[in-house]
Amino acid sequence: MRVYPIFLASIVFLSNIGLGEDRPVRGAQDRPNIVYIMTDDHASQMMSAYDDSRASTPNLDRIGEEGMLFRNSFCSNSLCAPSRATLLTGKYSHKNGQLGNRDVFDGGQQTFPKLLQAAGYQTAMIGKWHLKSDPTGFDYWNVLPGQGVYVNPVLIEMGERKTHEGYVTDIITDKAIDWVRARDKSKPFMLCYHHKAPHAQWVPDEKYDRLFEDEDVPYPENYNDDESGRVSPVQGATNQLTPDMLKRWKAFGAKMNKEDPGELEGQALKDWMYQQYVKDYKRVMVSVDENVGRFMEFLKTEGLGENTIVIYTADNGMFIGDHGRFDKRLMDEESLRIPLVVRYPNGIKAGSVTDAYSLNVDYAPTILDYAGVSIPGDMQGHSLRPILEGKRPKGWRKLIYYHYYEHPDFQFQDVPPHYGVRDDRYKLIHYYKTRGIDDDAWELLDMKKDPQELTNVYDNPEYKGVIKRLKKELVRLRSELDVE
Ligand SMILES: [Ca+2]
Repeated sequence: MRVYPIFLASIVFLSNIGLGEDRPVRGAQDRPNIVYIMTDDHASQMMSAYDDSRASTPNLDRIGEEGMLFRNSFCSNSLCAPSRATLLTGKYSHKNGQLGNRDVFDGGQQTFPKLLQAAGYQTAMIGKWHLKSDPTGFDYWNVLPGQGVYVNPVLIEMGERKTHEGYVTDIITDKAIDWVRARDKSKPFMLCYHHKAPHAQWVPDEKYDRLFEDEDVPYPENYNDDESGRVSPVQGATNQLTPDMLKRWKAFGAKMNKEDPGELEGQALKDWMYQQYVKDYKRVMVSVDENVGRFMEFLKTEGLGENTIVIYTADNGMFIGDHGRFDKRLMDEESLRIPLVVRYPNGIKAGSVTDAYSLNVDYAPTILDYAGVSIPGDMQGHSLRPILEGKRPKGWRKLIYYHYYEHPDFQFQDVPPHYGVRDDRYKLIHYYKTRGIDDDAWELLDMKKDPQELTNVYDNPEYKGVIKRLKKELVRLRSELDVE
């Protein structure tokens, strides 16, 4: 089931080459360059290619317009560090060991950059890393320490800390451009170009500090969901605009928007908090969009526009006032979905759109596939290459497995661990091991009847058959993925 014909052909071809053996190195012109662009916490509902009601991201959208847009792209654990570990390894959290943000990534394990290096690619990692251990598998790395900061950031360049004057999104882009410009032109390259934005605490570039000031950003449809239809672990998750974000805003006030809510309370206070949040989020995204546009222009002027695969995605989704929340972690659509667009004029038809389910475990195998490197059998994702080439492999996944682990004692966003499956209509979720035995709960969401995910129907007898089927799928997936 894991091996597709196109895939098999490349494996047979590559087995004749053999990793690590002496072999003629093909020229840079034969193999594509790869640029993997990732933002942090960029919700797909805040990318205008997916939803233009609140966001305008023309440069990000253009990557998809000139290539392929994935309508159903998901993360497997909606959190920063785990998502990055999954990108590198092509494995779910339980296999790469990065369950939460506090784990230290085991950089000794197999990663796709190491495999590319061994196959003659030059590799670089620039921007947000967030994995605690030093990057491995990169010829060059220059990364933010931890979350990094927006203004005058420190970057760690190959182990050396240096402070840079300016705005982080501009600086990361400058560094990415500098590296590509100075590359060894006899070899193909792979660059991870990772923005800090739009992660908290949102500090816009000074020139955009007042952008959107005189407008009210529209509210999402489920903004005033009181969550009475959901189970207690969801109701208890502390990622509500009020009071949770307000507390955070007070704690980090100096770094966030400087306005004061004064005497506002109730709905007015919540609306105020939402406007503060969404405007700062939009402001930092304007800088991302412009800088990605600048980088894409650079690729063209450098003659790299045609033979470079450019992937744009985010590490996880995000609540932008959806369900009255901020942050991510939950398996709700806003947190689970991530943007994914891929441009490669030499291999992807412009204007392509797919509904095929993609997951962040797929990125490593996809990149290896395009680079002509055989995909290790222990990678759990599947190459998206056939889909990008307009083919849907037989047996392509129709449901996804999700698992969020982080222990719920974090100061601001206390969300219980849970796992579940999602198909094209239903989502079955099990919340477990939380604040007490009362918090162990199952949820079934019927996204066709309830697209805003307001009501748990797990106890509705009409869904008995659906629950039975999905529980079976859950057992099958957990066994296939070797979860326990
Ligand atoms: Ca993130």
